[in-house]
Amino acid sequence: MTSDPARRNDLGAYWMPFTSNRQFKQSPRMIAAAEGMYYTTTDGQKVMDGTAGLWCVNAGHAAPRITEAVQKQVAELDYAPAFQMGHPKAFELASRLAELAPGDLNHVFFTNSGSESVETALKIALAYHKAKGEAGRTRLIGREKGYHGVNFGGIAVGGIVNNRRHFGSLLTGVDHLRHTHDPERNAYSQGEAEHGVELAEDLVRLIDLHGAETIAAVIVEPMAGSAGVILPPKGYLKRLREITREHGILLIFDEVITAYGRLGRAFGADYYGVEPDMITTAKGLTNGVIPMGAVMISSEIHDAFMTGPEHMIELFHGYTYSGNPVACAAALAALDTYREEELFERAAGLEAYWAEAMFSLKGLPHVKDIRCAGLVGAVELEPVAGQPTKRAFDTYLRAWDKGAHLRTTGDIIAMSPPLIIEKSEIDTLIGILAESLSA
Ligand code: PXG
Repeated sequence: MTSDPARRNDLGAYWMPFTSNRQFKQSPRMIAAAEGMYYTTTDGQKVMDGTAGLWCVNAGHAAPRITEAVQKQVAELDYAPAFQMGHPKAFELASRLAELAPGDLNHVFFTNSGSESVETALKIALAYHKAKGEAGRTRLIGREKGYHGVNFGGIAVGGIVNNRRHFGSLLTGVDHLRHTHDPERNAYSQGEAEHGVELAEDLVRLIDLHGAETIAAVIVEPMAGSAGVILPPKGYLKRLREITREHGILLIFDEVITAYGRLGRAFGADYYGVEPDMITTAKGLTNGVIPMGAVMISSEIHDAFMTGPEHMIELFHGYTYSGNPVACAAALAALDTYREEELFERAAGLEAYWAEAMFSLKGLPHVKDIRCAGLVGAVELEPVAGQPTKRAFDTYLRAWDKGAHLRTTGDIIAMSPPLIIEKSEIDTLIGILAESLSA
């Protein structure tokens, strides 16, 4: 029997997620190990991780504190029931997250993924209004091009057509704000885009159309990651906050990508200076090591549930693995690592260097826009006529062969390196991308 898993295994058995399965299996890219900024493939190649896995390995791979904490925890308390039962690390983690979260987001609900964090926040929004005597507020507002995971609530409020079109009628009572992607006016922007604050007034249009008293919540990514790094226009998030507050509508920031230092601050809410009523997170919470998500919830929302007889369950929602002890240990160690290695500050310190490196790609063949925020960057390419996505995917494959892992979405190349990246590694990564674009 060969020791090469690519040969030993029947590749057909595994139906891979969000993957062109047949193409992949003809020429698999298999990872055997990872440390710091690098993967090692099954054939021994070193590949730089330009995307922190799927935007989650913020402290780099195999961060020693996290590895140790997981090993220790699994031997000590592997599992504890999550309903009507607790263990100290779940309470400790919730307190730490409440401290980290902006404003009065003082309560935390644990999930196992970003998709589950989104479902949790949407359900809490509906149940909150009901608890407050406004049961008519059932409508949920998302945004075109939004990505909120793959469960039914998330794809209903989400705005990426391929994630919606195959799955029936989704949730009813959902509407969408217009997206803010405007490369004509906003090309080569950093942090926020210059034009488009008026798009926040689209919420006023939906309020006029449906009636504020029917709307429970608005959910947006402060910076839309999956759709290809779409930056909020200057003043846009602040205006959404004003309108939602004025009309008693909850504002949810989906920070599955932007939380835990990706933008050089703990949360995108801090980076953009706008406080929502709930924040959904996952990914960087455990550095990607153990699946876990967390929803940060305001005291106002939480306290509305804490009425009625004390023996009653206040929220009929939760998961077998909510606050799993091994996940909590990984998350606590990830938060320790972020703090002790000052990784959020590190990301903030690298933001200008990163943007300069990204903008050096301006003028290369087919590049039509470059966008950056924190340690996120995207290059938007002119599609090959009649073959959308091909140009970006071919560029990705060339970069992989040269030793860098990137992400593509449509004809956009996205990068989000671990926050431990060195300046010299930024040069290498951007150099590989430049060669791959020029080829
Ligand atoms: N919300 C947002 C904003 C996300 O970015 C999810 C929810 C769902 O998280 P889970 O853990 O259920 O996958 C996400 C996930 C990419 C990419 O390269 C982005 C995500 C996942 C995988 C790939 O664009 N975002």
